[in-house]
Amino acid sequence: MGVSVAVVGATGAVGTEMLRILEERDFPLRELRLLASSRSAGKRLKFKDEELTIEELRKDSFKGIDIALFSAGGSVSKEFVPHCVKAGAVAVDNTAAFRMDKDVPLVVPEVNPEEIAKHKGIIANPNCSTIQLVVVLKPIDNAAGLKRVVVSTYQAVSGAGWQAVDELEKETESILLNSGEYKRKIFPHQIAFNALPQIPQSDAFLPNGYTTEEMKMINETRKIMKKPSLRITATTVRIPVIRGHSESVNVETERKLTREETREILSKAPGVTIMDDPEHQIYPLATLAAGRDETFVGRIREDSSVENGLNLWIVSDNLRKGAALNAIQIAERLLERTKVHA
Ligand code: NAP
Ligand code: 3JN
Repeated sequence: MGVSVAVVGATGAVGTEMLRILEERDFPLRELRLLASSRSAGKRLKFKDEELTIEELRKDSFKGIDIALFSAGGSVSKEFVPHCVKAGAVAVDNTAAFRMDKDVPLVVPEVNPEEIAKHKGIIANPNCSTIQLVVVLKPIDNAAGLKRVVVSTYQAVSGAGWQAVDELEKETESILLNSGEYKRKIFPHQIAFNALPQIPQSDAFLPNGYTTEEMKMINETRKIMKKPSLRITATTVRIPVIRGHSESVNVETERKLTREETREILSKAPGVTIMDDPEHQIYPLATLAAGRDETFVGRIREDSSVENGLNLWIVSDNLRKGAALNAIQIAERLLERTKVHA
């Protein structure tokens, strides 16, 4: 009984969250195979009451696997996902490698679950900043028709992996103690006590002046929402928060939505929790969203500078709904469809 699952990148920030979520949700497992680089081969990780040994990722790692969850970077996915598919497993890929491929469904289960059925062996998991945006945009689009979206992100360092978290911690300590000991390795500028309008940390800028992260948000949102001409622009910013991405979002709709109507619509939206009581200083915070599964929305208000405008503040855990949880929700939907575990 159960399915055989491989986690590729099992030692990483996303991979370890995947293991935690598989355990929490009691995912029906027959076998769990942990794969990473040769650096980690032979190390052990705890899963439930067991100690599992990490194996080096190889072309033949997918024999007998039903579902492989990939989060070891785009180049690893490009090289190994084809071997996974050849071995008969479905790859749920957390990287940008296949997201914009027209034959690959790009899925957020609350938004476009119907796309899962169209897969040909690969299902892509969107970028974290896209996921938390579309779970809120979709119900607004259904109710009033989306016309234009302007989004600015405030992204946690864990989006850039364990080494980035380590850099924030060590740099902060070095500045506070005035030790000058820490030498930056990951971010192009000081991240402690700062805000960097550049994600990712290298190869970020395109000829149009946007970063790759900004163009991911734009293109992925259009694909998931099935609105290829949606007017949407993004500015993505890294801030010294460890976990939880925040977004300031301005939306224009075809039909006017009042603040009350918007609350009513979002209160029924799957995966969304409204946290919006400004009189009592209640609104979404990264510290509150960390470790939670929902996408939180608050500061809901009408934008009086345009005819049908809304402002929203959207926060979610980038490692959970933004990555590991969304991938596992896709895997759960695959199980429902195919009943491979029956
Ligand atoms: P991380 O903390 O740096 O972990 C990287 C993981 O990849 C580690 O398990 C590492 O294994 C493994 N790895 C690296 N090179 C490998 C290789 N050649 N073969 C096999 N495994 C290899 O990074 P992370 O934050 O978990 O992110 C990993 C990837 O997930 C990112 O590059 C990105 O593509 C994707 N991601 C997606 C989202 C999203 O928005 N949905 C968010 C964050 C990350 P070792 O420990 O052995 O080095
Ligand atoms: O920095 C963040 O907050 C999110 C980072 C995501 C990321 C990091 C490295 C490579 C991605 C991604 O998921 O788009 C990738 C990538 O796969 O290209």
